[in-house]
Amino acid sequence: MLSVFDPRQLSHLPAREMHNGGWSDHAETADRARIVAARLGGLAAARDFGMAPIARVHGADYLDFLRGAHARWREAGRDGDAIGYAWPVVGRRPLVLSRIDALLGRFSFDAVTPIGPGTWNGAYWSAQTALTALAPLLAGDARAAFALCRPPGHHAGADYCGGYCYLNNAAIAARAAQDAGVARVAILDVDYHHGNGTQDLFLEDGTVFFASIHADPAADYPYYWGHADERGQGAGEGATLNLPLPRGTGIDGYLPALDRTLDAIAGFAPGLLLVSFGADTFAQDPISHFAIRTGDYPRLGARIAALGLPALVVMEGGYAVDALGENVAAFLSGF
Ligand code: OKP
Ligand code: ZN
Repeated sequence: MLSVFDPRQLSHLPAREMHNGGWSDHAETADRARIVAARLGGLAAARDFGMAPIARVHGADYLDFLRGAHARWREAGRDGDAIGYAWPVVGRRPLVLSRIDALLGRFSFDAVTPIGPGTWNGAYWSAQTALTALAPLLAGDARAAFALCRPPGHHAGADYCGGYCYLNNAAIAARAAQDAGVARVAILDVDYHHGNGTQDLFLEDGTVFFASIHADPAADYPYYWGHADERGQGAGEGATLNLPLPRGTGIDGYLPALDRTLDAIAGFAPGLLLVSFGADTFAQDPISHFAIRTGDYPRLGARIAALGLPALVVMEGGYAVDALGENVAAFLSGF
């Protein structure tokens, strides 16, 4: 399978995240991508599609913030990564903000998503990796491709970062596909965590179907999205499908949910499938609580591939670094 990876993604080097009331070493390391790239081998580098496809998904004010946040942090006299600590509650009136601390609150939703000197470059090339892997599918030269994106994207919305995500790689690819003439796109999110950014971006859009299987947000991050009654709004009513599952879910509990999402996607009849793939459903993942085994991943990949749609697999999470190469290779082998 054509796979794309760009070493410029490695310039994003988050040091720490706020977790359980204190700082921990950041889970989303550059080694995650290195180990997958080494296991797969033969990856193509990203081409540069520029800012236009990114600006189709993210607002200009957010992109300005993301590009300049670390410099502003330094100007305020701080070292290390920029990170927020004060957030406007939902419904707070729009304000003209200039202090970096206020901007971090305005354009993020958590304290696990630091912005360092290399964050913009890494996120930019992560998005370009998705666009590069998409290109042969749009040209009809391939039926499946893999984008080794990092940092991941599915928690990032039009005007916010969060959940280790800055630019929503899958959403950027979905809009680029539509701009190239694919009218209807389905996004299947099989990361352990709900893809709240992707959901928000297409919540009122009936042309992009978003289906997600994830840990019940009553117990797990991102808490405020991903409940079963979130089904889309307005023109997007019914084009969002959330299947939260309890902690401890293994392959036997997972497959019926997967089949439900695949039936719904088949009924939507998209011209392209994007798969937001996280290997953090793995039993030994250090921050997650499902019980999928390495030997289960080929079955998951094969079931999804059996839809028969042109498919772009976009990397999201997966933090059991020692097993990550094997788990990604196992999932892709199913295709
Ligand atoms: C990003 B993706 C544990 C805290 C976990 C943040 C999870 C972000 C997951 N260090 N909270 O969906 O894999
Ligand atoms: Zn995840």
